[in-house]
Amino acid sequence: MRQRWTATDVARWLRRRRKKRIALATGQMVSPGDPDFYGPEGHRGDEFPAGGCLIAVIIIAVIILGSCWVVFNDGEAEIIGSPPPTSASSSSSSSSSSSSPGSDATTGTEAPPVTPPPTTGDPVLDDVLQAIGLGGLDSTEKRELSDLVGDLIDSLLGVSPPYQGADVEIKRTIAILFEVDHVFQLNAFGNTVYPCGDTNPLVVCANEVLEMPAGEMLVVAVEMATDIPTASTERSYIYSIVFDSDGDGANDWVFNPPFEWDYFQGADRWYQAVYDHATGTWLVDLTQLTADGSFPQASEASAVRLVIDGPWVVWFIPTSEFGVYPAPFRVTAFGHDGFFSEASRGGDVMGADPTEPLVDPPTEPAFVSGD
Ligand SMILES: [Ca+2]
Ligand SMILES: [Ca+2]
Repeated sequence: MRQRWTATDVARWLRRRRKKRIALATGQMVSPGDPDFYGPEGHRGDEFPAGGCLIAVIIIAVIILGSCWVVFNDGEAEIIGSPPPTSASSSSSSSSSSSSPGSDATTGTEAPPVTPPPTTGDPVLDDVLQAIGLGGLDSTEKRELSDLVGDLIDSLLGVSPPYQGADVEIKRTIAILFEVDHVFQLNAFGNTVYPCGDTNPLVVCANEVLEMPAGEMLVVAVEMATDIPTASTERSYIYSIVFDSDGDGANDWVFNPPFEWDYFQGADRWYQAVYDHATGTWLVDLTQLTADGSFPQASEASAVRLVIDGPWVVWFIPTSEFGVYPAPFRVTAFGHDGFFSEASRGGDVMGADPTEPLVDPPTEPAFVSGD
């Protein structure tokens, strides 16, 4: 029968342990005959009492098993509770948080492709047109005419003009015909998007402004070789578009000698955007020649709207202002010192010179609604 340890036995065991540690540390031999070397009933003094050893083993076992339980339980919880993402679930999660173009993340159906609005190819002109909802342009609805750079002229035949600024150098002309409704015209020109007198971009109207009617509207955009200085204090400008508005050549303008390259010859309706640098003012002067080809001094009332933005001069003219349509046209640009002095003027016309025939505008309209 195993003897139970008493308090005296424990104290003796502790003394032996201490003595043994000292002996080992100092190199002193411990004699097996030392009475403190053995415990009660001949137990070796360095042996842990059997009962305490059992308890220690149980405690260690409990600790080890507990650790193992935690490790295994954690591993199992991780697998069951939050499985690591597989490549399939990862891609699924990714696709649900950021849908790719053309797919519907909620229904899984394919969304219709988004078609960007057709453009003219020029960002400034696109802005001018798209600001009022004009899009849908394609080659059947517009006419584009490029113009040489470096072909400035005077109204005198063959004279190289003193002023050859890029702001009167025509690069190209784009003409488009639109069929628009009343709501569109109100939104665009009813003092909403392009009100008369606006300055950013510049909007110029006739002295007597008529309401822009529904129906066909001709848009003619003219690009200069550089931005137009809309508030110049050094130079006056005239940007024009002229038409044979009735198909009758008898009332078209004929030049007065020696101005054989008069810019307006062959046309009977003149829309002129006139800038006076002495006063800093713009206006559209509209002249309709009389039956005998002479012109009245008073400007006509008109619904015309002119927008100048960057290098672009953009005319909006209802075709109802012409006697017949298509009405052939020519665009021009001119700079001068305020007195049309021969020594300080210069300009350009669409084409080589103003003796060339007027150009037909497009006749197939693009339909646009303001609804
Ligand atoms: Ca030119
Ligand atoms: Ca005519």
